Amino acid sequence: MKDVNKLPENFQDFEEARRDGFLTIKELKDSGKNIVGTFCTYTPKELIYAAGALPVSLCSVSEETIPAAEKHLPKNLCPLIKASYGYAITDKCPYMYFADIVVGETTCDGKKKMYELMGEIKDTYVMQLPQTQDKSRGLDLWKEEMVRFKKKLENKFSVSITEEKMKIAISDINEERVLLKEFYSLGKLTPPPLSGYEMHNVLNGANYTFDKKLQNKKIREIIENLKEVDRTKSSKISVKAPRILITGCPIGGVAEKIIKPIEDAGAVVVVYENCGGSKNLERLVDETIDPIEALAEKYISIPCSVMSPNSDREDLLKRLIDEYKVDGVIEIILQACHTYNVETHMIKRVVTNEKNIPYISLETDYSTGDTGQIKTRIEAFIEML
Ligand code: BJ8
Repeated sequence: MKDVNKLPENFQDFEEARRDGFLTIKELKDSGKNIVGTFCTYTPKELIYAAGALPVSLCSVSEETIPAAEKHLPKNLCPLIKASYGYAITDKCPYMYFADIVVGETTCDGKKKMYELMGEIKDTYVMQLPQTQDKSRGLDLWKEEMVRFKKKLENKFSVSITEEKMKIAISDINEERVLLKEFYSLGKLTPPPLSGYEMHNVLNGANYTFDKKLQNKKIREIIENLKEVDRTKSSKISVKAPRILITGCPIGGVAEKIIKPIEDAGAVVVVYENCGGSKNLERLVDETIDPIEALAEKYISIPCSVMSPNSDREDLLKRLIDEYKVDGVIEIILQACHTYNVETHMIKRVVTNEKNIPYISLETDYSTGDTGQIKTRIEAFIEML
């Protein structure tokens, strides 16, 4: 029998991963490892691993550095962009400090223009992301961008990225994706064996865990323990808890403000559609075709609102609503994120008209100023379910 008492400890490991990651990254840097800082889900991490380097998510989820960023950037800009830039100019992100190079993509307008400024501080490489998933128009350009990025890494680190190395990296990251998906798919159970807050912490912590073999082992252990929770019917979540799907912008900077009140109000987050959740993890990289082709296909298929049209997001949402037996959808919009904000109209239509379940969109930023207001709106929404 699995030791379910170890679960809090397991979750703690992932919660602490980001903080401990600061120390780990220094040790790795001291031992001669090359580091590539990343911001976005579109970054093909496999190429970074194949170059013998480590990808690391750069700091972007605190309001601490926003005032510094606002000296150069407009106030009316997405907090994620301002925080990312603020960390770079204040040198407060250890990951940025140790990164040999930063990679970004031409996603939303604010981010791609911010990268130009970031390039004045740090070696910043920007991949030109096509804004269409239409294979005949976007895929060839994206494949060329994969090849360019590969060459950039080879030159930067004086290494050769062989087909063999790419295949190994693809297989390793697919293994991680499969495990993470198996983990969050436990949200399908009734009641789920874990809270949405715990689920978020594990998914988020995985971005800051560098020993992937150890991470996979720990996630396997968590999965087995959670299955035991289900088998022994010992979940602390009520069978009657309304089941929530979260979609929209990345929520790393607003997780406390959003997830806690949802679950304090008696509901449970069973699945995350946004980056960090199923948007990125659902689809694997095809291991049977040319690696560059496979990477281009996988990454261009990420259904982010910067794509036009972005109908794959609607399809994914509909599927998740069914598979996770979702009772209500909460969409999070970071202030001034125009692409996700415009898409709310389409998403609301899909959720309420096609799936017949309630939907709410909440626009917020990293400040605590609207915490009370957000809590009240969430409570009213949950009450209605
Ligand atoms: S793949 S969601 S990580 S772009 S929230 S900065 S879109 S204004 S973060 Fe994103 Fe990559 Fe898409 Fe995911 Fe701009 Fe919107 Fe801010 Fe955003």
